[in-house]
Amino acid sequence: MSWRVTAPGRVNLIGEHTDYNGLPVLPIAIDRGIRVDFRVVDDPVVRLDSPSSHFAPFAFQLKRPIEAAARGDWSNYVRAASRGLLEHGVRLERGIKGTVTGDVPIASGLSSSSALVVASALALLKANELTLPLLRLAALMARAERFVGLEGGGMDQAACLHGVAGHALRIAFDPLRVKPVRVPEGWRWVVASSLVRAEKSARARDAYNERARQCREALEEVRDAVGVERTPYQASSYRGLVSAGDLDGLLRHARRVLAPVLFRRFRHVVTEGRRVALAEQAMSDGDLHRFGDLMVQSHESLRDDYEVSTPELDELVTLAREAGAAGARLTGAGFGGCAVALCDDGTVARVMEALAARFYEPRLGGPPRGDMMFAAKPSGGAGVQEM
Ligand code: NG1
Repeated sequence: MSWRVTAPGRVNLIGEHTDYNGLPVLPIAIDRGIRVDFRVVDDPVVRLDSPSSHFAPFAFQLKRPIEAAARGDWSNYVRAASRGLLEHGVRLERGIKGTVTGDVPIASGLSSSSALVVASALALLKANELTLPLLRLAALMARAERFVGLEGGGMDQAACLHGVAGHALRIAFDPLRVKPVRVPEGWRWVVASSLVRAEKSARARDAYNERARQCREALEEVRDAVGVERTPYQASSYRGLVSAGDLDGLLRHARRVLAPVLFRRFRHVVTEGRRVALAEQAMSDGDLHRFGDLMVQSHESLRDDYEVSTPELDELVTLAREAGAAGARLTGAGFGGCAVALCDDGTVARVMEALAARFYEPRLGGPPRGDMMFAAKPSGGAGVQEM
């Protein structure tokens, strides 16, 4: 018997670099992703290949300890999923043999890596006739993916597993919760690659982890300086700080105690947390322009305070807005990857034409490939079907 797992990528609409700080995010699962076609084998072995020459075939035993392959090796995502299941006490007595394909661009901030992690876990569970509750699996795979070296939050694995057609997902953490939020009729999401890979196994990984560390340091310093009990804020977590409401007062306070770079990281995180709440409301109200404005503010904060944008991402955002998008921002971790622009039925073609003519044509000497620029549909989550 053969099986097919499909696991979608995701586009984060707003709430960037907030997940690992315990603040909500608002992504969509998209109609592109990773597919693993496999059959079950009686030995506890994983054997996968890919039609792409960039991804060499590999095999490993489903026995602890599962060692990492070289940095950047794609098998590490499958190893991460296997290791996460085994460490959770899941008995994997049978293995899989199969082929991985995908139509989500890799290293683009669209979460191809988590789609592969989730797809691998679902294949291994199916092979062993096991299931886990979705939230538990999402949390487990978020932890598991850290094996690859990124101190990531849990957005991507949760979005991949919980996607709902026509909906964005408000994902909150500690504990993980997912609430679908209906995307209003006629809102269209244009995804555009900056043509710069955001390779999380290389330099971007160190820059990402550095920011995670800076956020922890900033929170500790604010907490130490004010003393949790003497403040109007619940200073023990970013969530407590943001929910207290008085962001201006908090930022004045933080500016006094933090070094400039830590203050900028801190300001991004708390203002982005606030923007996610406002954006969810704007989406529920069907207010395209308010949502778009929040995306622009998010981008400016990621560019100036969090320092994860690039000239190419800034240019995509500017061009999309000039062509009539309600808002645009980088999506995912940044350092390259993609931008997402919010359009409506009346502007989507114009925005795509403008990006093709003004961004891609000069760089590629022709139109972008279909995986470089596309309109992404909010789609359903990962699943396994018999073939
Ligand atoms: P991408 O851009 O897909 O690598 C990363 C993290 C997310 C989140 C975003 C920034 C992983 C697997 N992904 O996503 O958790 O922190 O950056 O918002 O760690």
